[in-house]
Amino acid sequence: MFVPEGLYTKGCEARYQTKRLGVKHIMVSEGHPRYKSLTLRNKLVDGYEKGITSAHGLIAHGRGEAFDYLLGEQTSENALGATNVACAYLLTAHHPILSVNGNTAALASEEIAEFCAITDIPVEVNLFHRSAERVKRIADHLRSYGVANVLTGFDIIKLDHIASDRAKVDKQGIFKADVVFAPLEDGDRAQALTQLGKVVLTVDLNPLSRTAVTSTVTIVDEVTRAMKNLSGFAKHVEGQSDQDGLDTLKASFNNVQNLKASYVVMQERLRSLAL
Ligand code: PTJ
Repeated sequence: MFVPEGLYTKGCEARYQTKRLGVKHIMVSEGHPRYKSLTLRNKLVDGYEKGITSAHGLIAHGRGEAFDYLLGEQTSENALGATNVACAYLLTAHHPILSVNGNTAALASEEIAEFCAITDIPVEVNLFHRSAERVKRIADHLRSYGVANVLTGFDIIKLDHIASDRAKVDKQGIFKADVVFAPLEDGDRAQALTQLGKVVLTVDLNPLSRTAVTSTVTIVDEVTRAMKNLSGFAKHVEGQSDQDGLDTLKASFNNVQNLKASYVVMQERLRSLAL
């Protein structure tokens, strides 16, 4: 790998394997134009090495990155609006739950811990590539960041119409929940949960995905940015007992319009670059 001299003096550490499978450490400067993106990649590689993220999760991240380029790697006004609506659903739910997978845990444990501390909402580890060992590692990782209430599938039940192990849910968590926040979800489960009458909130950089299309609220944004914004809104309304205001926010939202608006954000960015 070519490393321009003097550039990588401080910032995040990036590791890469040499030809002989030794590991080299380099520093990526905070001033590097891809600094944020490289930091997220590092978190995923760390997650992979710790048995938190699956190898498939690394590929899924690449797809997300491609869409984030089209968004200009920033939260659109539209995505922020959808985030506030998702938060309104979570704050007014009887049994809300955050469903966390290997990618989300590796990328956003700190942000999840912050949001859970504000709202007291529990987390359930729910995986596409499920194994008892991975579930435990992810739960321990979340706890190490201060997430207090993590369900790991102690009391499991299988949901119908889901081919993958994502069907395995905790009776006290996703099964009982009326509102499920499930970032980086797969289409089958988003659809199945919606059919069970649950409100499904997702974060997906790809507004064309089946998850994006079948969820109740789709936040078309990068998951760490979205989690920070969720906490921001939760803090903003904390202590207010304005249930009506939150209900009005939910009622004003239409996910089809929301997705169309995110296509426009991407289209306009490409158009401006093409001028
Ligand atoms: O940890 P597991 O076993 O549960 O597996 C997790 C993955 C993500 C591998 C699994 O759920 C999967 O295969 O997901 P998909 O079907 O690839 O969908 C993931 C979606 O998330 C894609 O539409 C990506 O564009 C999007 N995405 C990827 N990275 C991010 C993202 N969206 C928001 N923020 C990201 N950082």
